[in-house]
Amino acid sequence: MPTRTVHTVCSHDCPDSCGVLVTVDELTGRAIKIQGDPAHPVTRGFLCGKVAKYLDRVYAPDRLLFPMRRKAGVKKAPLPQGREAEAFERISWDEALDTIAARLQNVCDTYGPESVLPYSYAGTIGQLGFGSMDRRFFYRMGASQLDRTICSSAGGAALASVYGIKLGMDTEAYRNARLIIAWGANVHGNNIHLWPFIEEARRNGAKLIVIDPYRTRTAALADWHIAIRPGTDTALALGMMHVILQKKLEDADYITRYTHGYDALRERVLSEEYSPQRVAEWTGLAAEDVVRLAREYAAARPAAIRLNYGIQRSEHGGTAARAVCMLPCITGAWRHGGGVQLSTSGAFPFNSAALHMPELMRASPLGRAARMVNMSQLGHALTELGSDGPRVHALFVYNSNPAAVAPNQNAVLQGMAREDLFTVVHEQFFTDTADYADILLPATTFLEHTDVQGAYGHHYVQLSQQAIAPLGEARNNVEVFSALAQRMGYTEACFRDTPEQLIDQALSKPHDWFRGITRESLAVHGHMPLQVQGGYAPFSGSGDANANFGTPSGKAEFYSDALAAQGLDPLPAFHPAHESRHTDAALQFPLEFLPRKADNYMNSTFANLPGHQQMEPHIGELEIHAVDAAERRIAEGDLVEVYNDRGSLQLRAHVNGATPQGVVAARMGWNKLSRQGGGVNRLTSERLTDIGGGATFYSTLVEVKRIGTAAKSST
Ligand SMILES: Nc1nc2c(c(=O)[nH]1)N[C@H]1C(S)=C(S)[C@@H](COP(=O)(O)OP(=O)(O)OC[C@H]3O[C@@H](n4cnc5c(=O)[nH]c(N)nc54)[C@H](O)[C@@H]3O)O[C@H]1N2
Ligand SMILES: Nc1nc2c(c(=O)[nH]1)N[C@H]1C(S)=C(S)[C@@H](COP(=O)(O)OP(=O)(O)OC[C@H]3O[C@@H](n4cnc5c(=O)[nH]c(N)nc54)[C@H](O)[C@@H]3O)O[C@H]1N2
Ligand code: SF4
Ligand SMILES: [Mo]
Repeated sequence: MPTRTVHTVCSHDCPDSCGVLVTVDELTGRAIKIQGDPAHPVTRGFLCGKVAKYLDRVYAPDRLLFPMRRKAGVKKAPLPQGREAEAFERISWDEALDTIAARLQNVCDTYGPESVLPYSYAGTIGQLGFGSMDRRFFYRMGASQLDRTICSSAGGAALASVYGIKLGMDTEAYRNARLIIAWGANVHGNNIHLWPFIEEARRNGAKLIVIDPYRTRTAALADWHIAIRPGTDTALALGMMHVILQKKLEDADYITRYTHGYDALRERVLSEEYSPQRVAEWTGLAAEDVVRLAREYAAARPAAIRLNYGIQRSEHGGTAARAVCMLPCITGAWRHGGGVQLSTSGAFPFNSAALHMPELMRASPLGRAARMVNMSQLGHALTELGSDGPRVHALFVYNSNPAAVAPNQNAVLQGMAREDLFTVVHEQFFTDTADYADILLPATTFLEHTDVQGAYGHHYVQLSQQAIAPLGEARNNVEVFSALAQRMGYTEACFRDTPEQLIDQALSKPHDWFRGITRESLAVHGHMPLQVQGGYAPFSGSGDANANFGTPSGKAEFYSDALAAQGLDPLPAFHPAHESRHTDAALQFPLEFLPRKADNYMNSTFANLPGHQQMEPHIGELEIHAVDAAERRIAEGDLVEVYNDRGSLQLRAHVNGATPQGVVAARMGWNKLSRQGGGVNRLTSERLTDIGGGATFYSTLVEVKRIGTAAKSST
């Protein structure tokens, strides 16, 4: 059987961005094998369990394969899985595009273009698929701009406030560390390709510490699991600084040369407020453990922190990420080859201005920058906007499943159910969001289109080549928005750019780090390393590495004038979240809720595939501590209601010791596959983070009650 092998890149929203090889049967054009590219230095030839089964997704019988229109009648959702198509009728692409163009034009003419809201996130993180032709299209229209805050904006703003740029330790350097702290980072579940480097370091004597309220697979495998209370990391980080400075374990030379605002920080952290005893009260740790952690961290060389996005999904998550990011500047860990990695995405100088072309907003009927709508407040945008700006009359969703992933789900669904809202969804499957579509468009998977991709967990640029023809009539994001632009009469040449031209534009920034990296060279090599300044130790202080600080002071900033100018505290300080055990809100809803990602899904992606469901048996469970369960007369397997004043859901109690007392957890999937259609985000709020306007999924209080026993309700 003649075959060919094509280099692609996993485009899921994962730090690893694996190099992927797809084997295609030349005769049938069908992909017959998917494997990791052994030549990739970080992802090294293996794929996670989710994507090892990717051909099940590509060739799933429930893939959307042609455009559809909702049949007349009321919007009813959720639609029963497997029978969604009954609510729709097949139409041609021409009819779909003509209908969408006419409806959007009508909305623009009647209510103004800002009443159109695009909604997208990271269904694909390829440069073209994530944001290129789509941005041009909505800018040219004058549609509302979407502030893409749902994942990482608090942490991103935090990192930028300290270092001025989203750079971090190199993934490969973790193999040399003597101490690794995975801080709010579920490495084993969400960032598996870092794990072999951690293992290598441990074989050489390194210690792994995990700071996470939940006993993840990563925590279970650690030398020390610190089950901190949710939302109290700032107290711990500042408490560590307190101990380090008191015991004179800091690197005074690094601090003098490369940091700004040390005296002010010192004064704050040495106050009684951050003594080990006080920190212990907030975090739930023992005071001696705070001291021990600080001493071990300061003594280890190199000490490496893998900070992931877990801690910044809390109300004061921006400050927490700031405080943790400052630690390696106190100990000078950067110059020993250590440091912190939150994201490496800032190392990729893709020319997003060329891809997005925000100047097109000036050519729109608005003639100015359109208003911003925060995606973490979609419920508000769909149900409340109108008093403080044009009401949203058209919603265009792609690369995302907001009906499942956006906070305050009841408000989101109420908004999506509006009969006067025209909704377009471009999707691979009948997701919870697709159920609300007026027009549904079929999307390609990463095997079916070409793209170029960076990473947020390593430093390699990769070309993702199209391996197979699109299934059915599926089209990629670039094609859809290019075709729609023609229909809308947007005559600018940029709307006819091909994927190849867009890739060239993405790589066009004359930036040193892309030296020698072109579409042609990527086609030969598949992946190429960035030429990052100072090797891969961006803040080590050696050579010209100091130039990497992108802050106004040109140093790492403990004290941020930029935050002060926004009326925020220029120094980190601990404050408990509104929804936490430390406030009055806990009188009514005493349990802290972690609405978590599933280890074997990707946010809500894969939730509908039987093979993935088998790997994820804990979906539909409420993990609860034995004491909390006993207080509520809840036994293993009982049916429970989890509720607060935003909503409720029904889950099976699982008393498994994964959460500390006072904390309960459940996992995200598709709403329609849950009992009574309830996803975890029914309980989360639209409150935003202190910095960066991010979502606060992990600052949620709930109460739980038993509504059925294991025996009676087990069906
Ligand atoms: N298998 C799998 N992999 C994924 C994803 C997925 O859904 N499934 N999602 C992808 C996406 S979109 C992203 S952004 C990345 C994110 O990857 P991570 O940053 O690892 O994200 P989370 O799983 O949200 O949070 C990490 C850990 O933080 C813990 N945590 C929650 N609150 C706190 C707190 O207050 N303090 C501390 N110290 N820890 C806390 C959680 O219990 C969790 O185990 O993963 C990506 N990879
Ligand atoms: N409770 C709770 N809520 C959360 C989180 C949490 O940890 N807990 N995590 C948050 C985070 S970190 C994130 S990043 C968000 C993620 O939220 P989303 O970005 O909405 O992620 P997914 O659920 O993976 O949905 C992505 C959708 O894009 C589609 N898609 C994939 N590729 C393409 C393409 O090329 N074109 C088009 N048109 N569609 C495509 C997929 O089929 C999939 O349905 O969820 C957030 N919500
Ligand atoms: S989801 Fe992450 S770990 Fe899995 S194949 Fe994709 S990039 Fe690799
Ligand atoms: Mo994310």
